[in-house]
Amino acid sequence: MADGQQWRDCVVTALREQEAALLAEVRDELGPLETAGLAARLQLVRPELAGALAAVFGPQSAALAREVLTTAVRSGIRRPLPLRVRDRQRDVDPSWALSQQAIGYVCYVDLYAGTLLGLLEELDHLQELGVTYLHLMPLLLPRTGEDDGGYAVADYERVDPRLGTMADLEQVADALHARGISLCVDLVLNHTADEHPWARAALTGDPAYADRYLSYPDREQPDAYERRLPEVFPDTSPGSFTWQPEAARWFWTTFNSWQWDLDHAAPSTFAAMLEVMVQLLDRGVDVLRLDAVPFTWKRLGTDCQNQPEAHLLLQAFRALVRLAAPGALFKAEAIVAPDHLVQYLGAHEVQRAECDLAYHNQLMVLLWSTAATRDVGLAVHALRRLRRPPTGTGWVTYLRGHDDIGWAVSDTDARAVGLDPFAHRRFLADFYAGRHLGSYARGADFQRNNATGDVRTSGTTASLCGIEQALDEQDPVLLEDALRRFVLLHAVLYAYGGLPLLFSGDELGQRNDPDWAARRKAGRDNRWMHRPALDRAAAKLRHESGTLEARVFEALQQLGTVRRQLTALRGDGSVEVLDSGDPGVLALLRRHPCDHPVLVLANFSEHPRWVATQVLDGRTLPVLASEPAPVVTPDGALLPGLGWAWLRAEGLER
Ligand code: OTU
Repeated sequence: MADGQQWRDCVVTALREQEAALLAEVRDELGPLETAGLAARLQLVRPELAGALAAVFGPQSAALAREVLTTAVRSGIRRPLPLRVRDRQRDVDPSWALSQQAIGYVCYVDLYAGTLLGLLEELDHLQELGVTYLHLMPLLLPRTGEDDGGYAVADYERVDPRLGTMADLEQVADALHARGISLCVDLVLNHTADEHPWARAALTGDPAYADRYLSYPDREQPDAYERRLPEVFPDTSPGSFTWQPEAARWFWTTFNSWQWDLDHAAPSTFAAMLEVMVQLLDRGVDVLRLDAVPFTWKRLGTDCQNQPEAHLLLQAFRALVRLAAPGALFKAEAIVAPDHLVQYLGAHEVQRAECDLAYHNQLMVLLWSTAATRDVGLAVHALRRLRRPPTGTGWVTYLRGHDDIGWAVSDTDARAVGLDPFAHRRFLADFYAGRHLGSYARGADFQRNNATGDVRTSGTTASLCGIEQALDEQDPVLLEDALRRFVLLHAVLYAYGGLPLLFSGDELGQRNDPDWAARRKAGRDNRWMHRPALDRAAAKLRHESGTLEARVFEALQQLGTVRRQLTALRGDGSVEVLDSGDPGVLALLRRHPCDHPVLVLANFSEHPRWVATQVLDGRTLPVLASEPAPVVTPDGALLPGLGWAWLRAEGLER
């Protein structure tokens, strides 16, 4: 990495000068109170901004610092008043997303409600679930044809006209805010669509845009990079470079051939991306989900993921967004190995403000692994080894999202518990594709990589849990197990620590969409099987007791209701993975200084299991929530098959 030290002082000087000029410019408009606040913020972010920009942009950093500081400060004072009021509220409670009251929901606008304005009519459903955080999947104008579910953006300033307009998005944000729901949208910053005007301009050799993308005249550099680059979509989009005859150059395309990686070493890319962020935040977006952040920086001889500069870029954006939209949060989408994960929350050798939230893909993978093996050993080992998020940051926890499940079990963790890493990952893919004898799952392989043997998995929560199989076979015993497993997984999800995200359709136990291949622009991408349109008929059944939909929906409502009352379950409390004494039972102790601890027990086996008295401190701990109810005595607790319980562990000493 470039040692920015020699540039850092120049950047600090440039920032100080620019700050003084900007403060003088805005003082009258802002008044003394707001000016003092801004001055304090400027001082607070200056060291990190200077350090990050200097290290990434070296000799170009001082000029860039002046430019982006100006953008951020001027946007900050132009920010709509209601959003500035919101910023103030967030100042009072900056960790709102980690509250035990926070529950998230993720959906595609069209699949959930048709359009943005249609969404306004469907908010009661979310409120019944206790949702306080809504992630709307990509909604900006995508390229024509296949668009990777909107992750190929052709215009950051326009909403996909099929969904509505920017004005509609603002209206949705207002309506959500009025109901106490925050809005999260995607910011795809690693790449644009080939149809984006920047890409078009770069193709024609426009010097103002030529440096925004990474392109090469021949195969020399691409070949050199590809020696270490893993393929993200080996099946449908092999290789990481695409020949563009118009420019007679190879363009860097990590994902699909029509998603062109931006060159984040170019100051103009950074400045342009900051503008994009601020514009979205000024529409009323509260959280930006930063897509594919591990990929933004390339370094020859590496896998071009998780590079130090990728983190520094996030830190610089963070500092600037603190000025432009102080209440906004960053959520990192970094689906990486456990050793790389917590760095996206700013946990480096020294702590840095980076992202506020990050996907806990380890927990997700480990829960599915445990559900398949009925043995908590791997999860216990891997979760204990994971570093805790820095103060003020936390996880988003989830079982399923719109993507496949990549079986990110680290070699070290697998070996530590006596598993062969490759064989275990292969087992999981086989199990969840329903190939394994005795498997209850109905998933499918995603992007089998014949070179590495790597296989990922598609499928909805209900289908992976066994609900689909049990319904097909009309087997009430299997169905009961599948439903218990479904609720058990959510009981851990809601209690583990973090903001739990429900993926649309899961609240009704929706199975894989058998007609996914016929869906608009799905191509061969079978991730569409687990992105079903919300089944409105099923949604009606959620109020008819005795139906599967009601069982699932009520269980999630109940989990939310109890969770909201337990400060110990806050996302910024601690989680300790205990030894339950039984290989089938996961035991977690959740603590927060403002509440009594909560003990979480989850029996992943289909058979009753006994949790010995030591775990319960030799006492009859009160049950806060459970399904089915355990028998708790001073000698221990008997958990039914696939049963779970949250217990109040007042005074539990460990
Ligand atoms: C993300 O996923 C999105 O979630 C996907 O839906 C997109 O296709 C993709 O980016 C491109 O925009 O590799 O298999 O570590 O795992 O960014 C999905 C992060 C992906 C990557 C993740 C990526």
